[in-house]
Amino acid sequence: MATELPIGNPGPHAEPPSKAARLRALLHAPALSFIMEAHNGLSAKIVEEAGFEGIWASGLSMSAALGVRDSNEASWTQVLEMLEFMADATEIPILVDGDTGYGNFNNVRRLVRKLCQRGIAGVCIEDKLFPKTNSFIGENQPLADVDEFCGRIKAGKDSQSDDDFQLVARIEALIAGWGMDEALRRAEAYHAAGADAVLIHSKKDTADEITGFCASWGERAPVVIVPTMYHRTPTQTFRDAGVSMVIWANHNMRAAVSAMRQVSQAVRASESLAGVEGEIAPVREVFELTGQAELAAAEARYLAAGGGPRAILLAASRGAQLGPLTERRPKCMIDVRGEPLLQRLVRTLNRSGLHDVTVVRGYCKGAIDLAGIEAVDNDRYEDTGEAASLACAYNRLYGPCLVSYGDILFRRHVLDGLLAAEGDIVTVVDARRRADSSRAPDRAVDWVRCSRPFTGGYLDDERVTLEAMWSDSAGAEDAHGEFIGLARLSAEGATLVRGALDAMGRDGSLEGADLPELFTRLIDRGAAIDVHYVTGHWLDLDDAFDLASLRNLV
Ligand code: SPV
Ligand code: MG
Repeated sequence: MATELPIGNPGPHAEPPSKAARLRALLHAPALSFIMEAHNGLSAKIVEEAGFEGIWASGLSMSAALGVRDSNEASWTQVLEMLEFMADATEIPILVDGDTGYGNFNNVRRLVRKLCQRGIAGVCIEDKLFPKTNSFIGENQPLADVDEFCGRIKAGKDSQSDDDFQLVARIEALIAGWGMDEALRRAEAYHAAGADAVLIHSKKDTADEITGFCASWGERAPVVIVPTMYHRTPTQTFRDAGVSMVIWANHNMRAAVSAMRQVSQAVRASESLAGVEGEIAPVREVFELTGQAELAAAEARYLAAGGGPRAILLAASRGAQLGPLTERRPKCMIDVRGEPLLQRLVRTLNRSGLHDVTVVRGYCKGAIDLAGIEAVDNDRYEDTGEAASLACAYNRLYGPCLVSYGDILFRRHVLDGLLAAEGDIVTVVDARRRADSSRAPDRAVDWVRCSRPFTGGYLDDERVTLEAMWSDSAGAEDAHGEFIGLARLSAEGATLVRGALDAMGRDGSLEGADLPELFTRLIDRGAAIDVHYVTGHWLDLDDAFDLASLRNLV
């Protein structure tokens, strides 16, 4: 038995309606519905994201995406493979363009069985002959014999394993020039053979044939249309004619063709990516679309936790205050007693069990050539800040993470204390720095104000949270300490940070922001940021004074 219509509130314990049931509801509802073309998993997701209630898996578009003609050059099992990706990627129903059914009744039987197995909601088959030709190519295409095509419809309906699976019979009589009477005769026969709906196709540039068909057909069965050629027709005309469903048939594939051509030509001509970067989807949107967050959550749940959190080290800036020392290398690669600073930092991490280390490079990136690290690049390091560098490692910001400036060193117990601290976002704050008068007065300090100052009491383990962080020396007298440039994120904390980066990307504040601005954004978004107080035992490298201190620390 097919699902009762209309689908209302299914009640608290009912199974949600299947995709096929939802397609059936769309086709049979009095309101006009719209489904949009997709041709692979990604475009299917984009259709869903746009809010469409269903997907048209277009034969033309899927063929074009494979670089072949819409003439059954892609085999039906190759189409099935693509459909499986599309169905897995989305929750909304897919109506697949099944062309002629890939042969006779027997091919349709097998096709429908396989489509049901793969969660496809319905198929549209057209009354032409295998191998098909696209309806907009040439004139007077041969049509299938009515009785033979009715056999295909019956065979399809008899083979569905889901009672709600929809079979739409597509009538090509108007396209082939056989006239309205023949179109209506065929519609009647196909409906009688068991088709759930009819698709009346027209290649005229006005909707006259469609409105004429609908006027004669009435409400015998739902009518589906494809207004590719009569695209200027106002949608209200379709509503007034009583059409059930509109298929926007190939517009994502055509949009992709235009966009890909534009980008390829621009990159080829300019030999640079600079002109296109702002015009195309950021890589992190691709990660979002393909569900990177879900994988990270699954990794957090299923992967053995032996590797410790992943570390992301921000090492894109030059450190111009160090003058000639950073002429050919970034400051993180300055030698500190026979070894680059960054190598010492990575070793400290490794010793505490952190082996998955990503370094965001920028200035003189080729100089960062350490073993055992992954590199991602912020090629716009000159115009962007720490938050933008962190965003370059966006796809690593999943699951538990440690975020650190790349130019700091700390004793191992500082790190171990942080790793043991509770909280989704924990920052390390040096409570003693404000009393340190030997520092150059104009050096960059990330000041913090916390829920309470450090006490150092043996029994004092009350939670401390971050209230504000800023890098300007104004207000330094109100600070409870200095952020040392080291923070730990739980998987949830990493999600919060990604959300803040996304928001900053959208409002244009990401590019120039430093980490204090990122933490400020997180606080504004209601995130609780914990503070892990330390008292010294770390150093950063901003100037020659720091370098001298560093060389003494190690
Ligand atoms: C398709 O999208 O493949 C179709 C619709 O069959 S049309 O190309 O308009 O015939
Ligand atoms: Mg087609």
